[in-house]
Amino acid sequence: MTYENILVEKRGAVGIVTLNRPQALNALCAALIQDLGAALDDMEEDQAIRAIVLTGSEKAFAAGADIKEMASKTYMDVYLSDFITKGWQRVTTCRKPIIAAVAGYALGGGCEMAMMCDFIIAADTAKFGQPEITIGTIPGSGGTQRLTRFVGKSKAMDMCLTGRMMDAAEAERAGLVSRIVPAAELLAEAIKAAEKIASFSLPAVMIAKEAVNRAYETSLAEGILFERRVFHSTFALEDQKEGMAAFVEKRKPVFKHK
Ligand code: CO8
Repeated sequence: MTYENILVEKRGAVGIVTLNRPQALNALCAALIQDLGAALDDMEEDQAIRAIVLTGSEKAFAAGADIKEMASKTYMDVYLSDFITKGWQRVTTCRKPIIAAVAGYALGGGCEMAMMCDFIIAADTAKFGQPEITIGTIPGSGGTQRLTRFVGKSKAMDMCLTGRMMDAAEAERAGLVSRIVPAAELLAEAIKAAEKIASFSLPAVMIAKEAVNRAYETSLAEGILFERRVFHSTFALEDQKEGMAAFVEKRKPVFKHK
């Protein structure tokens, strides 16, 4: 399949999606979101793909939703179309692991999209921000909610009310990103992490992802119960039998992803 606003590559078990609207710093226009959704649909269906990396350019992961596209929309336009929920949610409904590899600007919807991924690896050049307040609006795709869960109220308020940017070091200290790597190594490091994940049992990985995400949706007691139930369910996997047998037999496991 060919896409206008993204580049897609499959490297072994890793799918790589690169946001590619350099003329607009990867601003997330509707056509790009549609391309991204189609690429994720394809990767979810492709049995050979077991982890996904979502990245942008050296200068920008994405500088936000496309302001030029949004500027003239009316309340009825955005309300009746439920702007922009549908396409954007495709990232959060992806059941396979998805890593955001962020260099340069991740602003507004760009920061929100990175936060929709399972974790963020940042280049030392990364800059995160929710500058919507500077253009008379507020974050619309999780910036007031996910960011607050990541970094706490004080910093989330600071980001959303002043519109200032956080550099990679501050983002790591605050818990927004999992690790920082030199910009030149960003994609290689993200692919290495994805390959590591892809080497494990796919169903176990998917179950782990589901369980961690549950922590954001429920009480601790309910989350612990969910974890125990799905932990028990891993004992039905061929891969759990293989993984534990391999440990006991002091050899490397060969996962069948079943
Ligand atoms: N939308 C559309 N075009 C953009 C965007 C954007 N978000 N960001 C940059 N561009 C375009 C510029 O207009 C410019 O195009 P042109 O050459 O045709 O004028 C080109 O990209 C290069 O940008 P700059 O010349 O501005 O580059 P600089 O290096 O000088 O500045 C900045 C880089 C600081 C990143 C600057 O471009 C900027 O401030 N961008 C806007 C950042 C912003 O406000 N983002 C938030 C947007 S609102 C949002 O994301 C709401 C999210 C809601 C999500 C749910 C619904 C969508």
